[in-house]
Amino acid sequence: MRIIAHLDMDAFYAAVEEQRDPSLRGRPVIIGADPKDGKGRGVVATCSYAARKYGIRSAMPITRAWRLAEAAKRRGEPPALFLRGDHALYRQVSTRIMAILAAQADAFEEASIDEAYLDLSSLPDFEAAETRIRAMKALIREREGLTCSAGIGPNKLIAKIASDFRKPDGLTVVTHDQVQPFLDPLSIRVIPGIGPKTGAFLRERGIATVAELRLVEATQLVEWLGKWGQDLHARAHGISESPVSNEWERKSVGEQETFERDTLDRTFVLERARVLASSVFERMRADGFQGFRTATVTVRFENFVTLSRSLTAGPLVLTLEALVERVEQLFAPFFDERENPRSRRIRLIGVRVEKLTRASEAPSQTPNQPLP
Ligand code: TTP
Ligand code: MG
Repeated sequence: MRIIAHLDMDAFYAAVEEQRDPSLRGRPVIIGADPKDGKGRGVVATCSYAARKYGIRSAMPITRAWRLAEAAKRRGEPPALFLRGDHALYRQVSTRIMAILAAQADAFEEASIDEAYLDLSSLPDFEAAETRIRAMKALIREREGLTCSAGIGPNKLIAKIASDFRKPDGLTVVTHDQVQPFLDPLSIRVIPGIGPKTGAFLRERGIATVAELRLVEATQLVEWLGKWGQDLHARAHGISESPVSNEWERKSVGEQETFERDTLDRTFVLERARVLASSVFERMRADGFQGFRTATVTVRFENFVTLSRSLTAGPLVLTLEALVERVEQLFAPFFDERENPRSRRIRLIGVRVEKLTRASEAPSQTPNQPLP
């Protein structure tokens, strides 16, 4: 019997900013794009819990966050603070926290900048695991001044859902016999892999809770959702065999193309990028992989300067559609001042996927929402 824990830092970027500048504590802090008095572009990376009270959320357009903050101000609530963020700092803090966690587990898996899985199966029971996790939470608070939320369960799926159950500074333990009663009343959206689209699809069919999902036959789910329906059926029953491991396949699948003529024709370049993405995706599947976590694009300009940009998703990326979306997002800055201030023409582009996962492994990540 396994004992698995999942830890996720609370409002991570915002909490690091509050730690650096204590005068921010308890204030509505938003990390993300420059709101430019409501005319900004880009999105919210994260925000403090005080800002969440205004309805502000990760991945929301920064203009919307700005309007919500303005509305709060008009109601007489504290003004929000918009910060650009300091990734190098968040990365440093993350590295220190991961070191604390890794030292305390039989196996350790860094799932994103602010979350990790720990295998604690060598401990005698769930109670001992709870004591261990409490000690880790205390150590992180003591050393970094930060809180996190944790979940303990018989597998990664349950640990992940449990860590999100009580936030911030929560700890939820779900033993074997509690799995079903714990899951049943929850919304299907807590299941990693059920994003807004699948969620809406299932709700239209009268399936809103995990209990309702559990009653649907696997064959029905496969008919609706394809192969992933099988996986979903297992998850609705709280089953997940995926091991805690940092050993991602080193393999990556990538392709590139040099154009006949250097060009800055966005429509053309993005069309070629989509063709590359679909070929890469097909090869990845042909090699027996189900999905990936990291997408990378490369651009070589006419002067041979070559740049690569990557996006690592919290959730496993399982569809070509999602790959294309990421690829387009990654290429976009090369058509404007962000990555191409001199409007140089493009000579070559490349698309690559990394951190591949075999079909046999149940993906263990969060719902398919836009992520960092
Ligand atoms: P999360 O753990 O999803 O969010 P959080 O830690 O800010 O808040 P919570 O208390 O709900 O866990 O993500 C970790 C960090 O990743 C977050 O602080 C900022 C970054 N991030 C983005 O940049 N964009 C996103 O869309 C999301 C969801 C997170
Ligand atoms: Mg977090």
